[in-house]
Amino acid sequence: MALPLLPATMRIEHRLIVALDVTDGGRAKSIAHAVVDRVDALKVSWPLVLAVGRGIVKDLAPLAYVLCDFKVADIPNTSRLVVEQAVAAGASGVICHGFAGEDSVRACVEGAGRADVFVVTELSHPGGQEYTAKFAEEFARIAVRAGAAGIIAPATRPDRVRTLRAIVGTKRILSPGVGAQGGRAADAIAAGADAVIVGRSIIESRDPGDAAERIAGEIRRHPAT
Ligand code: O7M
Repeated sequence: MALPLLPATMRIEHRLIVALDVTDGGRAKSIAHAVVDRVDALKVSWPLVLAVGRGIVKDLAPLAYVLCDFKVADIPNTSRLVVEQAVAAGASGVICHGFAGEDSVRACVEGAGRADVFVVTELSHPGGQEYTAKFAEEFARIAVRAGAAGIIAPATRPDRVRTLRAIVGTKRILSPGVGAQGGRAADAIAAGADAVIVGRSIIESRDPGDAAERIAGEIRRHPAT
């Protein structure tokens, strides 16, 4: 069956991406419908895909830009194959790790074709400072050299977003770590993030649409400096 025409590049309007970290396909779809007018993308990751299958990507794709967070980090050939399959499933964007090296990131970009690739630099949790933080600037340079659409940088450490922005220029920066992990959306945006990625503060809310609107409202009230 032909796939719907997918958005080729992420359009940033709300500066908010929801992480659909649930394992029930019906719940994922109902949250997606509730938030779709307030977010720029739906992030889908392993818990959901392993629970319900890759068909969920195709189901969500007609609604919005689907960003497959598979954190690809393998040898180039395997990485390319994974990214190709994500795009074939309906992803408009795929996330890979920078630590696998420039050849692997390049293979992801090649495998993605017209879809976007985003490269993880420094992970947002405390353990992200043990290793990833030490090389985050290099991972950001790899993202630029490999022609990625952008990077992932921690909203829990806005100073790091600022540093990484200086490296990636006009590439996209998507920042997770808002709410449950302690970061603030407005701080990440002020530091240079294009959009924040939010999971639990939205998906565990009794009213995900309202929760997304509150975060989008916070971002609107504190425009980027
Ligand atoms: O808002 P949360 O903490 O419930 O969820 C955050 C989401 O962002 C969740 O899906 C994580 O897997 C993801 N994430 C991080 O939290 N930290 C990172 O450093 C990187 C990501 C991510 O999205 O990487 C692409």
